[in-house]
Amino acid sequence: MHEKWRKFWRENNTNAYDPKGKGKPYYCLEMFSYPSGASLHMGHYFNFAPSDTHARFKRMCGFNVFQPMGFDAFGLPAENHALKTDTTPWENTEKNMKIMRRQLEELGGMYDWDYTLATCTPEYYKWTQWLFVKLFKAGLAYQADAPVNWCDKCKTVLANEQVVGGACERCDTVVERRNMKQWFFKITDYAEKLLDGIDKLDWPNKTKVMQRNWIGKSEGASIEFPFVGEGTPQTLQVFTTRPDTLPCVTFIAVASDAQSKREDDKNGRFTGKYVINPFNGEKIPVWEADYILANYGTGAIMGVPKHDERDAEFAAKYKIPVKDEPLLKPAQWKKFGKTTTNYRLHDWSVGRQRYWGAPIPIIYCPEHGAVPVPETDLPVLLPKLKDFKPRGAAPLANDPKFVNTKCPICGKPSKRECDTMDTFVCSSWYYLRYPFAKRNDVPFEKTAPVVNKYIGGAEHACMHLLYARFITKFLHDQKLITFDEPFPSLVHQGMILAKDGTKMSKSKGNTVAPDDYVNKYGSDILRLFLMFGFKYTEGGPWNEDTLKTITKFTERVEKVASGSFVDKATPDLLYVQANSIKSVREDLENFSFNTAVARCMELLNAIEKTPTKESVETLVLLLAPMLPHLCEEFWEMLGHTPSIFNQPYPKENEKHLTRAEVEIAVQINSKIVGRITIPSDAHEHAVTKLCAEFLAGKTVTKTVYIKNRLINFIV
Ligand code: ANZ
Repeated sequence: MHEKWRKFWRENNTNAYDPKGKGKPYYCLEMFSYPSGASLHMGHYFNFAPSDTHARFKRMCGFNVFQPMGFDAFGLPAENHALKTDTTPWENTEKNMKIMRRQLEELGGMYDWDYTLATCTPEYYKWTQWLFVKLFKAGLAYQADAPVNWCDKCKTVLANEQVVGGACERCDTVVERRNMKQWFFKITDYAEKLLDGIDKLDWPNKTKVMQRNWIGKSEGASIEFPFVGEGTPQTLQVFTTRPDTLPCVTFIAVASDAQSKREDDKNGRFTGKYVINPFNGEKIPVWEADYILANYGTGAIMGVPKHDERDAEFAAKYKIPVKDEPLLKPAQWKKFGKTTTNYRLHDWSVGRQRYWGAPIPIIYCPEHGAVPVPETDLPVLLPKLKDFKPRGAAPLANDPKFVNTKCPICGKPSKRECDTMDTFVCSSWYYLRYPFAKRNDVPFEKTAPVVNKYIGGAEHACMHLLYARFITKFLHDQKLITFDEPFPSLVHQGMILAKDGTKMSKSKGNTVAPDDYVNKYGSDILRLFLMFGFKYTEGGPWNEDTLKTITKFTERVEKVASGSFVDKATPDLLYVQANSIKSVREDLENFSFNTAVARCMELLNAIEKTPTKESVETLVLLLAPMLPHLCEEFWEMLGHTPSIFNQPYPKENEKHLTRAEVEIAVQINSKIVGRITIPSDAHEHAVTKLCAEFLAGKTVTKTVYIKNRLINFIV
């Protein structure tokens, strides 16, 4: 039955997107997946199936919905997997994308596959390279000899965002600091804009806070301390947020080289040098300390054990004195210090000494230096290398055919850059590409739409979501697009955990595979089960308790859809129906799928008592975005022509939102003596009148009326 409807959708182009179609545009986007593992896992299903329900709902509400799907297909995981299994990343990726696409179709996703993309194809990475060149020409892509994070297991440089607790986020190897000539994107130029923009975003608050902290704006002062002796004009500059503590400085600490350690032990050594405190002329010893970060501020601090806890610990350990003096007013310290703003954010290191990525489109000419590849020569194709093992240098350097080229300016023999781009560059702009995925002449146009709703995991808070915002702001400044925030509204789905509450992982053998459920129950049941069994934004441990309830529920819907009907709806049914419609609409708008399903269950209960054709149709229409295959079938059973997705979503009849009449309890001295039916908007005195028979011969001293529930007479 599922296959029947997928075939119908394919043959009738039901899911086709028409950019000029009727209705207000609604771009609903789920973060695309990495085809590194062989297939979609339950987490993908949990991301994609409920958000597809949201997209289908919006479509039935009259929006012109665009919900594309593609693959984030370059990157380390695919390459590492190929190395481990002695295969190639291009073959694996191709194979995995086929499997995933099959699964995404089975899930019933309303995707128009004519608009798909895979970042590893030349048609796509041509434009990733184009973006690099644009940044280069704007002075925002540059090369520098800088301390970088080196993962010796992955044999590559990592961005700061990819180092978690001092270790590689992929393989958990402790990262070393190395000085290397590297490509960077100057994201720090956008630090202030990135910070400003956060306030107006409709994002989970936690994610906004994380981004704000990651950017880490800090206002303070830089103060110069001249070195003692030799008559050198040299000074040592520190960054401090407490310039007022200048009189209490007892040492200076600079970052030490032995800094690759994960733990902060407050180890240090005296350098033998001294500087002068510009405020009071005191001679201050200069230490090296491992709690000083080399790449924050100036990499040097003024030690104030009296007012700073870290400094106090260090001073205690090395017996450095503590000074307690009156603090300075701004007018006083401003003579010695310059107010400065520091950001924790660093430039984005984008070069990778690995194979499976978009080649950086730069040519080194002995005369002209680093020259960008002209746009007309893009893409710089990634050759299919036999040997792409990482050895510390870029694998592409082993391919003379790739390396040797001519300078685009003078034609002299030159060499290509052999590093490839971080995959986060590919994903920083992909949302712009989808609407133009069929076009090979442009990456996108100025008409590119903003994403109305973006859905994906919270783990991307400081990486993908920050990079995409940066690139969007850049392209906006280049006047290539009309908006400066890519994802004004964002939803994070929760995580589906293993039964024991830990993360599902193949190595622990505690994963549950969606395919098993799709094969056994059909994908609609899995969809509805995921929506009902977990709160979308929270997820939780795997628990199949409600799987039976869901199966039973769909069977009951089928039964009413194929049964006989009564002619007239009871007031009760009309009331439940109107309220269900209202709530389900709100819930599907707000990603509250579990409550939407519960409301449909309530409606079914009411329908089963007195099923009218209209009420059954309403239920089927309400459920259609959640159970796309089954509801097409039910819709047909009800005598309609498919597709149900061309129908408008039910709208509640406001008249029925309140009950015309309600039954209330009558109490005398707080004991129930009977029940009466009253108009639902009746006032207390009218209700009292209706109770005459209960009050015969009694004197009422007090009346308590709880609207539409009970009336209590104290006699
Ligand atoms: C003296 C002082 C006295 C400080 C005091 C704090 C409290 P933010 O920007 O908020 O993170 N600092 C500066 N550069 C550093 C580095 N590279 N590594 C480690 N610590 C560094 O904090 C800035 C404060 O952190 C600076 O102000 C400096 O210590 C320290 F009562 O200077 B303070």
